[in-house]
Amino acid sequence: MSHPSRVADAGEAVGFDELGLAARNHGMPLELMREDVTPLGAHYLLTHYDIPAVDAATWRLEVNGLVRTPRSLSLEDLRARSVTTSTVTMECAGNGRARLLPRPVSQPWLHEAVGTMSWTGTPLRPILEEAGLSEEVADLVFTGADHGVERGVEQDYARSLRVEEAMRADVLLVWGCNGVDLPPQHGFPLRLLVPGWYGMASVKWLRRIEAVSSRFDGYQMRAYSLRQHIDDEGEALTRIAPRALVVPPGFPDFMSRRRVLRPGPCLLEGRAWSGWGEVTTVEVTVDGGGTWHRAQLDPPVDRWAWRRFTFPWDVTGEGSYAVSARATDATRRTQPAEQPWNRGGFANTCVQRLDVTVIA
Ligand SMILES: Nc1nc2c(c(=O)[nH]1)N[C@H]1C(S)=C(S)[C@@H](COP(=O)(O)O)O[C@H]1N2
Ligand SMILES: [Mo]
Repeated sequence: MSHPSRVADAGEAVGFDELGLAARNHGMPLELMREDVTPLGAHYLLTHYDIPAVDAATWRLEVNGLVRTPRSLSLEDLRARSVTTSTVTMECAGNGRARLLPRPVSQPWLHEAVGTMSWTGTPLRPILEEAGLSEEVADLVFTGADHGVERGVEQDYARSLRVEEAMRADVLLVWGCNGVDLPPQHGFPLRLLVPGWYGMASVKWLRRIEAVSSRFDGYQMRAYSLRQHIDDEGEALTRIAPRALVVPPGFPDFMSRRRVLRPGPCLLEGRAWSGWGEVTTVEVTVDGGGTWHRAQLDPPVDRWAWRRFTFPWDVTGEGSYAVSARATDATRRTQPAEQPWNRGGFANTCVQRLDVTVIA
């Protein structure tokens, strides 16, 4: 029996179930966007169930289903293959969920479910080619070693990619991040990495890749869909919509995290990313959207990594300011001024607003 996802009642505060999720799945402190690469341990985390216990010595990656030569690969086998490192920005599809009204009850992210690491592994494509996908293969199903129950459905975490997507040259099987072995919480010993897609596609603790002839319709495929009503068909989430976030300027108030700043020159900086195309423009406002200014964009760090932007703000007078940034990408996708509500609270890229008080 499956229980529907819940939307909070009017005025209902974040509850202990959401607090429990938030305490396990931490976000990235936004001030660390000053770094190109998020320091190890500061990248956000999203784990639906428990971090599974895996013995690297006996662990195998099974590649099976509709393939000519099923494979069973050890970590050593994988590490002996061609090695690639790329810097990739990952974001949870639920980033921004906590601000939606009414609030979908789930991991209550504000804006911090993002991070950029330097991932090391081997391309997936040659492994699939060696296994030999049969003609009728439609999807590849990636299954993790973690197990749980979600809204009444007991399951292993599993997600699929269509063959064309799985065959992209930049899709990797990774065993390292930021120069070390994957820590347990990021998928030790191996995870899938699908650059440009929301995080749910990058299956952690990967243990099986199965080639199937029909469209895989597993729980996590249906869950990560945009729908207004519980029984809508829904549009599957794939790539990351553009977003810009500002490194909060000045210093914070402990509880409200409202920013406090003194008059004088202030270099606003932040990061912008999109899974659809390169970020081409970032605009910044300090007066709540009254006037938008073109920010300066640094060269991209890597094809799928966020771009730094800066805007020199001359803070002249005391008072209240509202700082925001918005990104536009090469496909002309940009960020909405209003919250795009959906039942799962996904892809809310409504512009961030930082309230700043300038004091003498
Ligand atoms: N096996 C497995 N893979 C998973 C998940 C999970 O719960 N189990 N969570 C997914 C989601 S929703 C996100 S956003 C990313 C988060 O990756 P991270 O925790 O390494 O940041 O992992 C994805 N891969
Ligand atoms: Mo996620």
